Amino acid sequence: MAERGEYTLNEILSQPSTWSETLKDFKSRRKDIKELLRDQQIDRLIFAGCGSTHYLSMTAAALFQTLTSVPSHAYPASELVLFPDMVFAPGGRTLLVAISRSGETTETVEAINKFRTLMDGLVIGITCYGDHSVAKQADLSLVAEAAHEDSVAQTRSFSNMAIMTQAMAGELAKNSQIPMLERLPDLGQKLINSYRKLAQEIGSNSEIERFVFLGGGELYGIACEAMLKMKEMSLSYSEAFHTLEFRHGPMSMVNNRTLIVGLLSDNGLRQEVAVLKQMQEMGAHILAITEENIIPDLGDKKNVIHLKSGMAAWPRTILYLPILQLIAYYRAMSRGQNPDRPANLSSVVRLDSLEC
Ligand code: F1P
Repeated sequence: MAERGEYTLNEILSQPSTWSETLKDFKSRRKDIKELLRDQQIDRLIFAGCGSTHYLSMTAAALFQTLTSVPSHAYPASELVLFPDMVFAPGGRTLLVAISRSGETTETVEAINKFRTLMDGLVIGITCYGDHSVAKQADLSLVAEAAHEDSVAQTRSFSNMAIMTQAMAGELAKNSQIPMLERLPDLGQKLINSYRKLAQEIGSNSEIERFVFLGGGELYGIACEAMLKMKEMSLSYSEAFHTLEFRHGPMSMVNNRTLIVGLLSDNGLRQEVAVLKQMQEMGAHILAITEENIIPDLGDKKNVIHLKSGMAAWPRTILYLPILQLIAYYRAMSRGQNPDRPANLSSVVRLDSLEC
């Protein structure tokens, strides 16, 4: 019998080594990907998933469009089934990327069926199980075998599937990102070693009651995932916003029991730091996660996590995740909860058909 939280902690801490495995697996599939995409005209990309994999779809769509310039959009899988006219544009060739850890979530499986019915395009599945429905229904599936999880809350499955979407974006752009992505395991391990203790301090701080995660561009999907981890693992009040959007109403909720976590970008750094400083003046606790190149003045050095990746924003996207996952884990553990088995949740949501 596993100890309380044992699965979740192991799955968070093992991410760097699983990232190496996943990139090796991806490299073994490059020929198949090139073959599938050869001579394929792709006018738009649609990414679809549920829960964590919806947030991963948001991150993936932002990363793909930034690198490939192909219009890319993310939707909850249910929207493809229930509102196809809003999602599918006539004309041109659409590629659907269906993302699902389990590969069995009913909405995602049915989204693929709906796409097949209405559109003439390819389906790529990104999943952790190559013998489950999503992989079987796809024209090509990328499987993160190394990222299997026993915990209900997605952690390493999310980051490994994210790495595969980034590697795939490189193939589509004919600009391989693999050499850059292969630096992530070492950088991720260094970050965990450097900041695990701070994550435990923050997660165990009982003064904090509310969590707000702010991020822009491809980091908004990561901010949403951090929000969901905090909810799933510790049943805490948490929200996510595009950084500057926070001023437009939601900041009314800020008090001295609120932690505002800013996932700082390069493009928006100055504006994003201004939001954090404004919230700090309003009495909020703050935490900035930023690339080392520009060190924002946010008071106590414990308010800033430096990624020190030496990478551009695009390839370093998943480096924000491990510490955010650890903060949620330690909060759950400090409150006597079991993050391996979040209340009211199962690892796969199976429904009767959405069409009836
Ligand atoms: C999607 C999902 C998870 C969530 C929970 C229920 O699963 O919503 O994101 O954490 O486990 O299922 P999947 O389609 O990615 O397997």
